Amino acid sequence: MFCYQCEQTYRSDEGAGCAGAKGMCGKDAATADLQDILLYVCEGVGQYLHRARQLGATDIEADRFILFAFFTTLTNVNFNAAKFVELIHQASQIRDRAKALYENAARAAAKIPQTVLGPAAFVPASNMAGLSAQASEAAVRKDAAILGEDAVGARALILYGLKGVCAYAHHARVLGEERDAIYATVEHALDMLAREERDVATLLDEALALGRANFLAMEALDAANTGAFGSPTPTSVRVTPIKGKAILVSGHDLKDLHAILEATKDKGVNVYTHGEMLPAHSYPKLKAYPHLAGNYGGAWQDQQKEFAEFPGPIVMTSNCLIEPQPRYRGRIFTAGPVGWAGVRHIADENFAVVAQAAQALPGFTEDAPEKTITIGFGRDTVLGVADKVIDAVKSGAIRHFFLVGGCDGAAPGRNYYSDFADEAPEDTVILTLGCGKYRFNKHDFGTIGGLPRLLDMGQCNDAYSALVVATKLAEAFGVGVNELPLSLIVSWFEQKAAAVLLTLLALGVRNVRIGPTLPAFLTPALVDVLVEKFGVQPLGDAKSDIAASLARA
Ligand code: FSO
Ligand code: SF4
Repeated sequence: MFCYQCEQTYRSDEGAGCAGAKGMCGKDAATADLQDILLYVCEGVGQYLHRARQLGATDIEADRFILFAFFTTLTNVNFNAAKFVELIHQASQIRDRAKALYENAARAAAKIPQTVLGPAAFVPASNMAGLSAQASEAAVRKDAAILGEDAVGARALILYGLKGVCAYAHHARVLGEERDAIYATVEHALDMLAREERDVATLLDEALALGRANFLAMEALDAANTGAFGSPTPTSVRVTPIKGKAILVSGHDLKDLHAILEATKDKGVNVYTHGEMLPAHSYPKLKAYPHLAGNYGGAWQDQQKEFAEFPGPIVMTSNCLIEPQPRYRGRIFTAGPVGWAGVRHIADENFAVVAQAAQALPGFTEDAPEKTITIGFGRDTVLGVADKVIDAVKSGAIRHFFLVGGCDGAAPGRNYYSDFADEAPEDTVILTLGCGKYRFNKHDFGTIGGLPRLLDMGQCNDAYSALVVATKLAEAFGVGVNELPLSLIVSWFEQKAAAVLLTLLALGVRNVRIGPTLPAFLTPALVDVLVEKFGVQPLGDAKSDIAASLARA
C-alpha cells in the first residue's frame, strides 16, 4: 500500500506516506490497495462517460455510482476489504455499460468509436488475492518516474479534491439535489487522470475546475439540507446528557439522522449528535423532535474514549470512523458509505434495529448538570442581521472577522486553532464551521454589537454559507471579498477539506492560512504556485498571525 491523502499521513525525513501493513488511520494494506483499484476502474468508467457525454449521451446511475464509490475511499470512511471487492466488480459492470453507451452514441453519430486504453481496458481479477496482485497497476504513484514528482502531486490534488466533491455531491443527492455540471466535471477529471496528463499547468487548471464544481456541490447540499429541514436558526444546544435511553449519531448525513429520529419517536429514547452532526440541532424540522436531546463529546479523534463511555448504540453516517474498540464494537452501526468488517451495517435507512438496541442498553442513569452552547448561524441568520453587522463594521465596533474552520485531528500543532480563537481581540468576530470548532466552542467569547462573538455556521460544507455571506457583505461595502476585513484560517484533515480549499482558490479568495501542516502530496514547486498565485500561507504562531491579519486589513 501507499497512501498520502490525509493530514495525518506518516512523515519522515525521506518522504511522506503510509506504507507497509497499515496506515496511521488503521486502514490495512489490502483495503488500501483495493481502494486504489476501485478508483482506477472508476477512471475507466469516466473515460467512457466523458466521451459519451460529448456525443450527447449520459448515464446518471453510473455518475451516482462514482460519487458513492469515491466517498467510500475518503479517510476514515470504509475499512471493509470485502466491500471493496464487491464495489470493484460493480464498477467493472458499470464500465461495460458506459462503454456500450459511448459506442452506440458514436455509431448513431456516424463515427467510429475509439478504442480506449488505460483504466478502460484494465481487467480486474475475480477475487481478493488476484486483485491484490494487481495493486501496483493502480497505485497512486505508479508512474512517478515517468510523470515527474510535480505532476504526480498535482494529479493527487485532483484525485483527492475529486473525492471531496463526490462526497458532498453524494450527500446532496440522497436528499434529491443533483447538478449535471458536477457530473460533467467529475467525468472530465477522471478522463484526465486516466490519460496520464502530466502538464502541471493543465492539471492545476483542472484542480480549479473541481473547486468550482465543489462550490456547486456545496450549494446543492445547502439546497438539499435547507429544502428538507428548513434554514438553520440560532439554537441553544444542551451539551450534557440527561437521564434515559440514548442513541449517538455521528457524521454529516442529516437524512439518516431524520430517519433515526422517526424510528425512535415516542419510544422514550433520546438522540444525541456527535462531531459534525452538531449543526442538525439548528434545522427547524429536526429540532422539532423533542427527543433530539443534545450534543455529546467532541471531534472525531476522541471517539474511542467517548463511544466507550456512551451507554447506548452509536451510528456512523459518514466520515470519520476510527477502529471500533471491544467495549463498544457490539453496539456501533455504520450506514451509507461507511464500513468496518464485522460491524453491523444499515443499508436500507431502516434504523429500527438501532432503536431496539437503545432499549436494551442502560442509557444515562442520571441528569448531568445542564450546560448549553449556541449554534445555527447559517447564511439566512447572518444576512438577516446584515444591517447590524454593516453598522458595527462602519462604526468600528467590529474590527475584523476571522473564519477559523475546517477539520480537527490529533496532531499536536492543532492547539493553534484554539489559541487563535482565544487570542483574537475582543473587537473581532469569529466565524466557525467543521469539527475543528470543538477545540473552542465551549469557551465564552461574549458578545459584540448585540451578536455573539463566536458564530457557528455549521458543517464543513457550510463553507458555502460563509462564502454567500462574504459575497453579500462585499457587495454591501462595494468591495471584493479580498478587501473585506476577513481572514480565513483553515484546518484540514481529509479530502473534503481539500475540495473546500480548491473552491476558495477557484473563487479567487486570497491569503488563506492553512494547517496544521501542508498536504504531503504537494511538492515544493506546487506549494510555491499556491503561495505566489493565491497567497496561500502556512501557519505561523497564533499571536503573530492575528497581528499580521489585522495589519493587512
Ligand atoms: Fe470533520 Fe471528519 Fe467535516 Fe472532515 S468530521 S474531519 S472536513 O471528515 O468532514 O469537519
Ligand atoms: Fe495514511 Fe491518511 Fe491514507 Fe490513512 S488515509 S493510510 S492515515 S494517508
